[in-house]
Amino acid sequence: MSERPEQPEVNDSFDLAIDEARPRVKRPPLYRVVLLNDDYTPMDFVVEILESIFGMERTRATQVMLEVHTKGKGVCGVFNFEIAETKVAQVMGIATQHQHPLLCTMEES
Ligand code: TYC
Repeated sequence: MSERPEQPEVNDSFDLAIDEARPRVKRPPLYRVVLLNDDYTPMDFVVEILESIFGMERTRATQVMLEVHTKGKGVCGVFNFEIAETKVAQVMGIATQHQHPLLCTMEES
């Protein structure tokens, strides 16, 4: 075969060979916001958190709360770092105000 290897682009005005850099872009990581079970936080309180902070309908919020209650943890949503961090802080803030031991964390997804 007589095919020539690809040549670098040539800038005519200055006779410079220019190797164009590959764009180095990565999607920003996403984070799961996770609710953990405990024996003391009232179920209604958890449902209200899921409605008010994660925008869930009552039926979905109840499903997620029961998943946390039976399996030990459950995902409230997936967000970029800043939003996940804000949601975790909001949940922990409201839980602390009400003196409930509810725990909320984030993990890279
Ligand atoms: N296990 C709690 C109870 O029986 C309810 C609960 C659900 C607590 C979810 C925390 O993230 C949680 N009252």
